[in-house]
Amino acid sequence: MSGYATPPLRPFQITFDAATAVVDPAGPVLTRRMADLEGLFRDQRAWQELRGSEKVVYSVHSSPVPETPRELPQSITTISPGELSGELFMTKGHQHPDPQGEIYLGLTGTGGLLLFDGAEHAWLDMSPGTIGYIPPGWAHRSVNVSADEPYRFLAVYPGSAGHDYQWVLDHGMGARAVRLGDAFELVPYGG
Ligand code: S6P
Ligand code: ZN
Repeated sequence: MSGYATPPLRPFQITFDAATAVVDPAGPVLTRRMADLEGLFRDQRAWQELRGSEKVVYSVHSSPVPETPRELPQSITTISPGELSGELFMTKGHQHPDPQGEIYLGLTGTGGLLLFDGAEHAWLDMSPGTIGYIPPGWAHRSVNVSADEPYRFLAVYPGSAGHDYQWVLDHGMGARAVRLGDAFELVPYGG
């Protein structure tokens, strides 16, 4: 299996390997490189220079549970360590057009969950065993805060939620995570 399964689904077991992000049975796999992250990094000139890079910024391995109403899809995201002009590697970030809650479970490495409701931002530190709760109406982006290790987490979300990426381009995420020595800091989105 390598796409979404067709409902009605029978009960089934899904295994995943936290060390490799391989999901079995496998659903769709997405790979995001610099070219897929247009308009998101603060330093657009540096982004232009690297937009042809083959380096994978993050990948998303989904199970075959489809993104349809009443189903509960899951996926494992792996963000490479890295930064662009100090801004840490991150996911695009999105808002769910049909606002519903979502949970993330940290699997390997260290990261953060940046949330923004259009007015206020919040940051949750994520590491193996941490559950990050995303309330309805909060846009969310994940960040790898480690300089040398991938950050990997499991996401579980309602199949009817949908994904709005334009919302982040229009509204931002309230803050950006940038390298500060061996650590990082959150700076204002436009700063
Ligand atoms: C889906 C969930 C995650 C993200 C994934 C990639 O609702 O939040 O599976 O899709 O982490 O992030 P993005 O912002 O590119 O979808
Ligand atoms: Zn989501």
